[in-house]
Amino acid sequence: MSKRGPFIVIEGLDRSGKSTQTALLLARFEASGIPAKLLKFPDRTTAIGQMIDSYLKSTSELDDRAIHLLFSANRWELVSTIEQLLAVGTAVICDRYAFSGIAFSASKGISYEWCRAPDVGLPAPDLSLFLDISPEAAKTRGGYGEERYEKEEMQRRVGEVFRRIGKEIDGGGREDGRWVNIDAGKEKEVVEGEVWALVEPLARGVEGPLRRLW
Ligand code: T5A
Ligand code: NA
Repeated sequence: MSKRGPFIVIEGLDRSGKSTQTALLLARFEASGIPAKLLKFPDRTTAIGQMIDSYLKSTSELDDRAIHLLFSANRWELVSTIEQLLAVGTAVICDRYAFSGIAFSASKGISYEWCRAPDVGLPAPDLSLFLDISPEAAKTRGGYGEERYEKEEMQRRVGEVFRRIGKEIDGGGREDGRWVNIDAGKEKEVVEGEVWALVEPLARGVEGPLRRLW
């Protein structure tokens, strides 16, 4: 049986370097001659994505649960695309995924279980890499502080929820992929090397069916 493409998610705090690292990872795949596609959540190009974009830029207000469901719906509208790509052997790299959804909404005081529910059944990543950086270090990087959630106290709470998710994924002994923390305070090239070392074993495809969250 031929292998399917690997499903790789890069998560992290704001300004931890997710977009930088997902772009570098895509370039690695291309240089290795392996088909790969980069997706980003929120995908601000869809109708739902445009509502999310205006919320994040604070040009519109929405109930905390309503925006949470829109972020989830924005993932569900891409599920068939993800499944089709993986089925033909293309690697899918995601810049944020369901874990961001839980981390940000739970940080506003909504229960963890409620936050997780709408994402149940989404494709589960084969590997999730969490770019960890202190809010202090993130603050020194370009563009920080322009959007709604980019405040130090919020980022600290978000980090705590991400660590809880990581422990559940790694500690549960379940088959829902691997979660690895990476120190994203290091230089870009160093982080890139660590990311590739973890991704390379899966890069040319994985055996077995795509798993589901959670
Ligand atoms: N959200 C998201 C939810 O609430 N629910 C959800 O379900 C989802 C999916 C938007 C917001 O939406 C929330 C979370 C967010 O608050 P976004 O569009 O991903 O999410 O946010 P962005 O603003 O695009 O991305 P970030 O701010 O998180 O930045 P990145 O992608 O982590 O960082 P990046 O690569 O753009 O780098 C930032 C700066 O740092 C430099 C870069 O050159 C750049 O200037 N840099 C480094 N500098 C030094 N050393 C390094 N190693 C560096 N790496 C990058
Ligand atoms: Na980004």
